[in-house]
Amino acid sequence: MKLTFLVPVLLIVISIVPSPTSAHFFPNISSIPPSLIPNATIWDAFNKFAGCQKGVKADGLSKLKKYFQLFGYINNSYDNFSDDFDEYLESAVRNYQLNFNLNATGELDAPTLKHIVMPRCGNADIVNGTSTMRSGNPSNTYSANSTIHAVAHYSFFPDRPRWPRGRNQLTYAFQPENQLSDAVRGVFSRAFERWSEVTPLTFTETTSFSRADLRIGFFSGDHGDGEPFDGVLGTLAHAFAPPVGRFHLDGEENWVIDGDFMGSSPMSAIDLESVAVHEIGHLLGLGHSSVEDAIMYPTISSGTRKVELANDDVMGIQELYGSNPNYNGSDPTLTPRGERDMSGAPRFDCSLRCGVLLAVGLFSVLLFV
Ligand code: TQI
Ligand code: ZN
Ligand code: ZN
Repeated sequence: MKLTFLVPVLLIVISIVPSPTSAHFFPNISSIPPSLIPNATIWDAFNKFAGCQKGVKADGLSKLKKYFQLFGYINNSYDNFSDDFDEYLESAVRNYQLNFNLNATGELDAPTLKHIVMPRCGNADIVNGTSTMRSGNPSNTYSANSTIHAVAHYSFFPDRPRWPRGRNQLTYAFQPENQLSDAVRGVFSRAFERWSEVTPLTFTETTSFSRADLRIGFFSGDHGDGEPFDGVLGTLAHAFAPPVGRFHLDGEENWVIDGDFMGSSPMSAIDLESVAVHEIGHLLGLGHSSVEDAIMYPTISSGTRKVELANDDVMGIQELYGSNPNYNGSDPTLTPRGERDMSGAPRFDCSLRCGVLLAVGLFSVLLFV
C-alpha cells in the first residue's frame, strides 16, 4: 500500500531534480575526434545578398528579415515578409551595423554580411525598442587618458545590479556531482583572477556549494531553470546577474582545457577559459559590449582563445566596483583599443565563429518560413 504510493512519488522527484552531467573535457585540441567536428557551411545562404541595397528585390530577402526580427531589429507586429529590400530592412541593417560598430551604410556590404553569418548569441540585441548593447551612444564617450578618446561600449543589466558594497570577498563552489579535476578548477580560478586583478573583488573557492555566492555547474539539456542547454554548439553556457550567482555550462560541449588552437581549422571545440571569463563578467553585472575585442562582445572566434580583458571590459567593471588599488592601468595587454588598431598588425580572423548562434533558431527560420 505504502510502496505503491512511494514509487511514483520518488520517480517524479528524481525527474525534477536537475541532473548535473559529467562533462566532456579534452586536454587539448588534437584529442577531439574528427567525428565531433561539424561542417558549418550552412551560413553561406545569406552571402548571396552581397551588395544588396534599398529598392532591389532578391530571392530569400524575406528570410533575412525574419533573422532581423528574431534579434529585435524588426518589430514583431510586422509580418509582411516580402523579398523587397524596403525601408524596414534598411533600418534594420543600419541599426545592426550601429550595434556591431560597423559602417552604418544601411546596405548589405561585405563586412555586414560577414557578421550576419557568424554564429552568435541567441538573445535579441534589441528588446522593446532598446538596444541591449548601448552602441554608438555619444553619452558613452569617455576619455581613457589625455590623448586617447574612445567610445565605451560596455553595458549593464537593467537597473545595474551589482554585488553589494562591503561584500568584496566573494566565494565560489562547483556542483559536487561534477567531480571536476584540478585542471578544470584551475581554469576557473585563472578566469576569476582576470577580474580580481582590475577590481577590489576577490574570489575564493569553497567546498560548501549551498553557501557559496557563485555556483558553477555543468548540466545537459533541461536542468530546471527554464533555460535548457542544446547539445554541441548553440548555447555554451549562461550566467545570471547579481545577486543570483548561478553559472551553468553545457556539459555536452567539447570543452578544451588547454586552449592551444594553433593551426587548427574551425571546429566545435570550445575554449573553457574564454567562456568562463565572459560568463564571470555576467555574474558580476556586465552585459554585452559592441567592442569586438572585448571579452563581453557577444561572439567569439573559433579556434582561438580570448581571455584577456580589453580596455572596454575594464572600464565597465570598474564603473560598477571601482579599481583594484594594486592595479596599474599601464598593463601592456590592456592598451586601449584605439591605440592597438593603429599598430596595423594582421589580426587573425576567421569567418566562422564558434558556437554561439542558436543554430536551431536560425535554422528553423530558414526552413519553416
Ligand atoms: N550564452 C549567452 C552569453 O553568455 C547567454 C546570454 C545571452 C546571456 N544574452 C545574455 C547571458 C545576457 C547573460 C546576459 O552571452 S552563450 C559567448 C560569446 C555564450 C556566448 O553560450 O551564447 C560566450 C557563452 F557570445 F561571447 F561568444 C560564452 Cl564567450
Ligand atoms: Zn542553467
Ligand atoms: Zn554573454
